[in-house]
Amino acid sequence: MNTTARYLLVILGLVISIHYILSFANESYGRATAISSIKNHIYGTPSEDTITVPPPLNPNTDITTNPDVANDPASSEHLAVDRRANATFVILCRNSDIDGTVRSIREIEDRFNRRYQYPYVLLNEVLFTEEFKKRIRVLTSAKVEFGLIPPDHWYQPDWIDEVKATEGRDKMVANNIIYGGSVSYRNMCRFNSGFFYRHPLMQKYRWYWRIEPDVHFHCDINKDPFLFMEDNNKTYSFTITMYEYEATIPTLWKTVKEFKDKHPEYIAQDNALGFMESGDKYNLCHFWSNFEIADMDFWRGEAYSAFFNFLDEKGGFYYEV
Ligand SMILES: Nc1nc2c(ncn2[C@@H]2O[C@H](COP(=O)(O)OP(=O)(O)OP(=O)(O)O)[C@@H](O)[C@H]2O)c(=O)[nH]1
Ligand SMILES: [Mg+2]
Repeated sequence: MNTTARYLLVILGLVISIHYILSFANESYGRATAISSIKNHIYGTPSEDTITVPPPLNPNTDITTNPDVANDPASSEHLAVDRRANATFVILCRNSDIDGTVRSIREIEDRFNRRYQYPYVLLNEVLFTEEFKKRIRVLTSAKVEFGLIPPDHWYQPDWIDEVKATEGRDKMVANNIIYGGSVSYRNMCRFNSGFFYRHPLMQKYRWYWRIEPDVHFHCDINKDPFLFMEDNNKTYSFTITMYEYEATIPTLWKTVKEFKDKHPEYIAQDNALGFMESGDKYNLCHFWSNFEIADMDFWRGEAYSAFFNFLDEKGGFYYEV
């Protein structure tokens, strides 16, 4: 090979490498240079009208694919698996979280869900914008539903003493406590503790896998964790536990103990109190719920419902963080 040909080969190699690096590193470049995008440029983009989207079932619901078909085992012939759990991903997010949500869904699709096609439920206390829904729908061929959270599942209840709540927040702000002044953070904590599994869109599912905007899945997941949990009689799974900031939950353990003493019938024989209690003091170990897979039958059951109602009635979701 002569020198010019060698230079040409090196330059070609460089151009291809830069193209691939940019495709992965820069979302808009990747989209703009995708073959399908170039094809659309030449032949024209299919208009919205050519995409069949069934009408929403009710104003709070917006489904991208036919739920009957998606849930029908006979329709799962195209799947790489022959068995799936009755499960969904759930993502609580704001319209402003769109970029991080896109990144999370793209990663979980690549690493796991392109083979399993588990559906997604996205929840928000305000309506998702059309732009948001459009950008999410193109990421997966699995069913995607967008739900509006009922106001009484989200906002601070009327019976909370606002003077006491404000005092608590102000004190936490003064002490530089994380999320100390945020009411929306408290709404989110209460919703994730006692309401997401009651949302109408979640009712048909038993298992969920919580995903947040901007989380990462670094490895391929070649086994179905939902089925693992179902087959091995597991209820809750997590990836990390951390020490809680004590200042954010000054009365939590006292309240937990009160519940425990009042309701021994709800305390399992082989319970995990030893994991959380040192003597009768809370050792501050807590699961990070940013990632969790769990059985909603447990949250919906009598014992947890009684526990959540007990915590809620004490008002700690608003008087603490
Ligand atoms: N719709 C909506 N979603 C929210 C709101 N606040 C938080 N979220 C979502 O709730 C989840 C948890 O919120 P984060 O801010 O990550 O709270 P966190 O996990 O305790 O905090 P980090 O440790 O900082 O991640 C994420 O999926 C957020 O997108 C809100 O006001 N509205
Ligand atoms: Mg988080």
